[in-house]
Amino acid sequence: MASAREAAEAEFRRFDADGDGLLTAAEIRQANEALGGQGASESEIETFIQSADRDGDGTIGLEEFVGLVGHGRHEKA
Ligand SMILES: [Ca+2]
Ligand SMILES: [Ca+2]
Repeated sequence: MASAREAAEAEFRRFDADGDGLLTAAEIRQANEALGGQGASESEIETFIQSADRDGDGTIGLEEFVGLVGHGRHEKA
C-alpha cells in the first residue's frame, strides 16, 4: 500500500524524464503522450504548471508536485 505521497513521488519520477528533480512543460507533455494521450492541450499543461508552481520558476519541483496531486486533486481508481 503506497501512501498518497509515495504514489505522487512515483508519478513524479515517471514524469521527470531527465531525472533532475524538476518537471518542465516538455516533460509533462511527453509523459501525457506516453500515458496514452489523455488529450491535455498545451494550454492545459501550462495551466497545470501555473497551478502547481508555487515559487514561480516555471518548473514543478517534487514538493510542488506532491502538494498539487497529493491532496485529492488527482485521484486514482
Ligand atoms: Ca526534469
Ligand atoms: Ca517551481
